[in-house]
Amino acid sequence: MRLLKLTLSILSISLFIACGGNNSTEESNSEENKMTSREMMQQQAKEKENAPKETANVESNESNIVELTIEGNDQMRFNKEEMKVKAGSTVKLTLKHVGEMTKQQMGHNWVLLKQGTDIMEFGQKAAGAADNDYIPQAEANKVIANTKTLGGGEETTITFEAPAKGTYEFICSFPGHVALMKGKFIVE
Ligand SMILES: [Cu+2]
Repeated sequence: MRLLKLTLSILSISLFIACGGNNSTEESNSEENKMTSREMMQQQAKEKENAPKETANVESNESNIVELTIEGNDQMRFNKEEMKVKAGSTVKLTLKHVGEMTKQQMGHNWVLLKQGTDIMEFGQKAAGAADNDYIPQAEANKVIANTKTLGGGEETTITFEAPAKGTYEFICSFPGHVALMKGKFIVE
């Protein structure tokens, strides 16, 4: 009987420890998930598209990471009109809002669009999608990659696979910004 009691109490202690351990791991995981769930969804979508290529290049992708930074300011401008990457690269892009105005006054995002997308039309439709970082649901299939929308002083980083060789356009899809905030994204 005593032995059984002892065994039971040891069991319950170890169960307690095990549960405590699991809980804290889960919490920190869900924090991470929250922060990057959007980016992860995008990446997963991309991975689906490029599935065969991706599987073949899993190892070499690690060494093909190219880091790019682009800034948006309070004058409604990006500091780059052109960005170049090599085909097959994994692009780690950081958008910095170097101004001071709020996200509501002068929000900026960075949106890379598929070839053939009318950027002015996309910009118009985006104006109604404030609740989705100015990415209209109906046009989401035209987006290769996008950041969230930032206010002054903020920055964000996204990671995506460079699309096939060619010239693409990037924009800020905040209402009224596309006319000034746009550029070429060249994959060579
Ligand atoms: Cu903008």
